[in-house]
Amino acid sequence: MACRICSGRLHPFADFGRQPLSDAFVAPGDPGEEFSFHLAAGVCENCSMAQLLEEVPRERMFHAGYPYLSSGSSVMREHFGNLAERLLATELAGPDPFVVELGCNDGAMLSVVAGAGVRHLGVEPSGGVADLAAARGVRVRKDFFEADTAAAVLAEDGPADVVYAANTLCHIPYLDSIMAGVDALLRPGGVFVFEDPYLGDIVERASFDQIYDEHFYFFTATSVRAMARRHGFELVDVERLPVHGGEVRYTLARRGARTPAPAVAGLLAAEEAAALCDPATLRGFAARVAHNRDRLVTLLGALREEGARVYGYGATAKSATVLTYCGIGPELVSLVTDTTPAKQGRLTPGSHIPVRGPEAFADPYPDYALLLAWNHAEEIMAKEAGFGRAGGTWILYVPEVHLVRA
Ligand code: DWN
Ligand code: SAH
Ligand code: ZN
Repeated sequence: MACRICSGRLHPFADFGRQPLSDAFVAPGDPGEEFSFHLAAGVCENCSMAQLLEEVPRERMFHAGYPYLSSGSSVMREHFGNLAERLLATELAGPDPFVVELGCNDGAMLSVVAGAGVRHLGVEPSGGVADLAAARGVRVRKDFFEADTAAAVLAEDGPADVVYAANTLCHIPYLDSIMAGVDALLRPGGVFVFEDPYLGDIVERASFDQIYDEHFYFFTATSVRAMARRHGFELVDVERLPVHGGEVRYTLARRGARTPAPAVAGLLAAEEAAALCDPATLRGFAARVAHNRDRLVTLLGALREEGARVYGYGATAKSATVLTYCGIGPELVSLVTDTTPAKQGRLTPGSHIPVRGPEAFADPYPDYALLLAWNHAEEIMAKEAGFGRAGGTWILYVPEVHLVRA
């Protein structure tokens, strides 16, 4: 097995067996056979990049029916609004600025830029969510971003001051083409800013459900710096973010164009001290994950024996890994509630648990709720205070299996 970035040797560290596509919700009665693939991760001994061992063809994941909506969380709407305001006040403050977002989804970030009247373009291959962005006044190109797309955008719109991507770069195995595209598209002094789940947080919290088909890379400052340098870029800033269970926002600029912020050296040193990219560290993480799986399966089995009713909360992409790896089906978790229209009325991929709208949660409340959207715990627990008042108990499995009585 060879690294997708540098062809170096990969050391496997986690194996979740065969898995369905995380966002391929099944129509009830659909006789079609579900696509599956082998979900396992490894780390490169040369460039330190953690990555999946098998790549799912992109058209299978990102298409007109892609269900995820970025604006489904008020915390995320605020997060992207704040980032847009910050970019407008800094990188986009010059004359006639231009920003390109990769994977703009339903326009959570770019709708704010559009509202400010600033030139922008979202590049989004998933047609349904791209249409939602367009309906909010966002200029969208329905396409996968790669080197050819960048050339076409440059010819039409000229160079960009900022290229931005949230929870998208880690979805793209072909980073060489992306970096060539960014290099072609960015103005000499421009920046490439992207934010993705941070391997340091995944290891610390044993949040193994961040590993699924769409998440191909698990970035660190160490691996991002090495990747950037291959393409003439330098890592000039890093910022830790609390969203989605812990992320890092990376800023790349062309080598020599900007002085790296002190935070870069700080995070690199912390990663080295923790031996974060060391296969032994990552295998230790996998051992903790297996232990947590056993605890979760035991707990849900005991609750079934008691006759307790357990629902899942949030039909997340992440939950495909949890449900499949733990062998959790409708006999343990009888339904999952979710606000996303395209998921409701369907079954969870692989595990085939019915997905219902949020109104099903209180009708009547279950005894226990498995918080599959644990990364939105604060927002959801505040919204569902009635569940606690009704005597309900939350089940969390990050960083370890525990109960929260609201
Ligand atoms: O990286 C990715 C992230 C950004 O989004 C994509 N590959 C796919 C997706 O991953 P996810 O599905 O694990 O993301 P979330 O944000 O954890 O999904 C939350 C789910 O929970 C959504 O389906 C919406 C739902 N939800 C809900 O039913 N009630 C969310 C909130 C906040 C709520 O109150
Ligand atoms: N940025 C949003 C959406 C993340 S989901 C957020 O943070 O909430 C990942 C998105 O990346 C999907 O909308 C998917 O269609 C898009 N995507 C996948 N491959 C892409 C590519 N090559 N270029 C641009 N977008 C891509
Ligand atoms: Zn490598």
